[in-house]
Amino acid sequence: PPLFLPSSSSISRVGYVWLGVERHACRETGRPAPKARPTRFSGRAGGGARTREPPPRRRGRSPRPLSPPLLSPGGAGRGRVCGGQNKLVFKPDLTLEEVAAKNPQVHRGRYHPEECKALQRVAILIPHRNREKHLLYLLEHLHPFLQRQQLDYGIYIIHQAGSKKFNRAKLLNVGYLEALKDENWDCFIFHDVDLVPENDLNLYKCEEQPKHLVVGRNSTGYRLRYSGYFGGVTALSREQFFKVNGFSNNYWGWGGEDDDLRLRVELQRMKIIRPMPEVGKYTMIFHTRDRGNEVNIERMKLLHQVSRVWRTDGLTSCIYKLLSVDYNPLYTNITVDFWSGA
Ligand SMILES: [Mn+2]
Repeated sequence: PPLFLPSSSSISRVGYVWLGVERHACRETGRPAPKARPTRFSGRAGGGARTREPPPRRRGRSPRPLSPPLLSPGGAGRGRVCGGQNKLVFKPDLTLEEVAAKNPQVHRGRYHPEECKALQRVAILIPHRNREKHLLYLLEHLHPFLQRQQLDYGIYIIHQAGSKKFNRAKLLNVGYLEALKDENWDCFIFHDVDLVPENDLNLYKCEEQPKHLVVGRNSTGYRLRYSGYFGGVTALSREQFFKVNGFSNNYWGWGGEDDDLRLRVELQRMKIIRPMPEVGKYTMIFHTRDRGNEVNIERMKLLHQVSRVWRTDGLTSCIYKLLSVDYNPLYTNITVDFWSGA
């Protein structure tokens, strides 16, 4: 069972670990802390030392006041202050143009904060096929969410051409390999198209261990599906993902590929960490099973082979034909074909 560490983000050696709430969600300024001047004595014998710190210098635009009302009821999600829980609204007649107009600072799916330097460059990878409406809602919510977290980020949609069986994991491998041609991203968020984060404190950045961000979703009463669940939305650093040789390329159809990745992570003796339950909340946009994404009945067999095959099945064996890379205002679209050979 997961270990509950309410106020610590340190990583335990045992089992799954919950991250504490990081209270400086919006303060990742990356600015050097003001240098403390050498200690001066006040002159009084035995009076002890007094440290005088220079007033913080303000250069350019000053950062937002650093005590945002964290977890304030109903206050989050509005404006640019990073808050807590958001109330999500899905407008039926929303258009991509509207979303683009609301995000004038996003170009080619990329954004970086002006007021500070982010600590990591984060690529969001979203496998996609025939889910235009889900994608629209996700983009609508994700862009402002990531900007409130003051992240330097880029969104990539990886689209599988054709109508043969869907391969989420292989699409994510492609996303990793192709995104690295653009930029040496530090961190990758592997993101389902139909999951929308509800809480601003669920930070889309990487930690010292692989992170699973979906503790609960509305459709499961916000409970973890099972203790080893590692699907939906995960965050692995460039090195962590490289170390496990990425995902397996052999999961066609629905299911199993996320458990496979968990096994790879565990084989490398890494520990999966999660945000606290009230932070790791998602709304799943309802859908029925897609055609071309039928349940993969091979998945149990594949899962038994992970320790034998992970070295030869993964990033090192990911063969695909790149059909196009399109730069849209809100995302980069990568279309790949898995069937016509590379
Ligand atoms: Mn789904």
